[in-house]
Amino acid sequence: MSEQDKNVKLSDNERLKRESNFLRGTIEQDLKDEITGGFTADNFQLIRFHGMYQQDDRDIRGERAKQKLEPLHNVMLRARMPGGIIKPEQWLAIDKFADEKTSYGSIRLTTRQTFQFHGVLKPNIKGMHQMLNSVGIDSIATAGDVNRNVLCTTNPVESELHQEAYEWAAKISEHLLPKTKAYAEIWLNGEKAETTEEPILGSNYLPRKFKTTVTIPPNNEVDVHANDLNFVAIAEAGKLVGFNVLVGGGLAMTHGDTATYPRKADDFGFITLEDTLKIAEHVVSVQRDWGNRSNRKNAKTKYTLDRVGSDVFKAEVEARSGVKFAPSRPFEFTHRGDRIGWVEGIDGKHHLTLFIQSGRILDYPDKPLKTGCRKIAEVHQGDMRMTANQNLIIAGVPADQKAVIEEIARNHGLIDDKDTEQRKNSMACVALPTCPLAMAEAERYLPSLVEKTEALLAKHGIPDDSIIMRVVGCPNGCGRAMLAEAGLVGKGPGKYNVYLGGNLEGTRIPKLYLENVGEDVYLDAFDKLIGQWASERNDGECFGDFVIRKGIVAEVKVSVTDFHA
Ligand code: SRM
Ligand code: SF4
Repeated sequence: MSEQDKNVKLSDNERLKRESNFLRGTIEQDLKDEITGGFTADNFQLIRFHGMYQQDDRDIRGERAKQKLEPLHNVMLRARMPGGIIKPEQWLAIDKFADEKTSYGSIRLTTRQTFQFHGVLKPNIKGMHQMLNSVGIDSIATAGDVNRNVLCTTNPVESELHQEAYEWAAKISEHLLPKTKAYAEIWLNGEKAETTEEPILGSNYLPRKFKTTVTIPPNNEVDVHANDLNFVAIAEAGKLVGFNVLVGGGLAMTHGDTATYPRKADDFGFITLEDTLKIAEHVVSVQRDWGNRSNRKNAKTKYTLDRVGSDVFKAEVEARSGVKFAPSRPFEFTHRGDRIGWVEGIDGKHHLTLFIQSGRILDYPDKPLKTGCRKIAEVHQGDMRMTANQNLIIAGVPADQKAVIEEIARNHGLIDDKDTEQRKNSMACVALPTCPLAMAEAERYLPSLVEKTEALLAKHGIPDDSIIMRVVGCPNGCGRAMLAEAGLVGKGPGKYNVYLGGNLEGTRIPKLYLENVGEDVYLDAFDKLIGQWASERNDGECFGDFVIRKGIVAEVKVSVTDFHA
């Protein structure tokens, strides 16, 4: 059944993983090489398994080439933070490092509840890992063909349930981590220890990246349908009793390749808590053995399910784990946005969600966000939580600390009463200048797109309404545009494909509406559509539901047949 068994030509990534001596490669030698700022040959890929990507600033690439200089190589680091929880003392350490040792000086919150540093030069890489280790953070397996950072619904309103769900996220993350000691050896000067096997991931690791969540309905902040494996919390009388398991979501595609598509996850059924790790392990092991290792564009779990059949995949997970899925328990998602502002948890503690546009924490001239976060971390005694919408929660604030925290947040632009619902419901991926795969702007373009959309909503008399709008610089879809009500997907400089028809709950994939168009064309289209929506919608009907009901785009029910039809 496995692709290897079929005598097909494996992708080169399979060779490099096999030859890497359990992810060590020759990274240590490369680190000593002062001639280039980059990593060579296989090491370029292998550092990803240690949570880093080699990048360069694309804004200055051309200029450096003219001067016959190599691109200014640096790395982006992505930390492993299951459930996005970070302690104030950890925050202070990463804040300092971002200031002193990164070229951009920012902390970038991601769509998967962690942070990235951009622009770390080679001489600072080892020190960075040692600094992170000293405060209990690592970056193992946040990239590469492994199980990535495990997400968990962030807002601790239902505190008890959240704590249990978070503990499962942390346990799943640990259970599925690579067992190789390569990370400690290379970055932390750990003792050399021979690795002889990777019992869960296999010596060739997974065919492709793998993404897992633990989710507490009705909040679908983590966007389960973007993930390979989801544990949807089922509670009775406020106590977690088990999970419904959803398998095979994923959003990436390649322009012009109809064999690639975004796909929702399938509901395999209910399991009790004691079976959680067994199921996690065996969904991974089936994908490890059955995933496509010759074509990386068709390697993710979503394609394995469509190739072998969801029932066949599920039966194999049952056979390997010895666990039979029970019928799914009822659950419902109602929303995905973060509740910006204060909420009180059932334990009487207060939680403040700060809206951070595109997750970029930096001191802007009019909004010193980074200083504000640092000042909060200096006085805060609870923890801080990074949300899957790139926002930050100051969690566990006692009533008598609320005023102090709020004052710092307001004074540093972290609370801005002028932020509209449209702004809070818009998201962008990083894209230019750091992402090597970006075809168009995303994060840098978002503020102006939001302003123009706000103007259209106001023009049609609905300034307080909003559309879940997401912009991504390429069809990999890191800002989850393929679950937006209106998603812009970069095609070339200033050009986007426009997809419409996602819903508020995040349970519908949008469909192509305009192809390869510039701002004048899609703003004109939005003007007409928002006008129609304002005057012809049913009570409470969101934009995505409206465009489907009106037949403006067809509904994507089954991706493999409907998405490109
Ligand atoms: Fe992503 C690659 C940024 C979430 C699908 N993603 C990249 C890289 C590393 C580019 C590269 O390979 O060199 C981007 C780095 C940009 C930069 O300069 O920082 C990048 N992805 C991001 C982040 C930072 C976007 C953000 O604005 O927050 C998110 C980091 C998540 C994390 O902390 O782990 C991020 N990426 C996602 C998501 C959304 C999600 O998981 O919820 C997706 C779509 C869901 C999915 O996987 O289907 C996503 N990223 C991709 C893909 C396409 C994978 C595929 O299935 O084909 C790539 C390219 C690849 O892997 O070949 C990619
Ligand atoms: Fe880069 Fe594309 Fe991901 Fe945006 S969607 S961060 S452009 S890979």
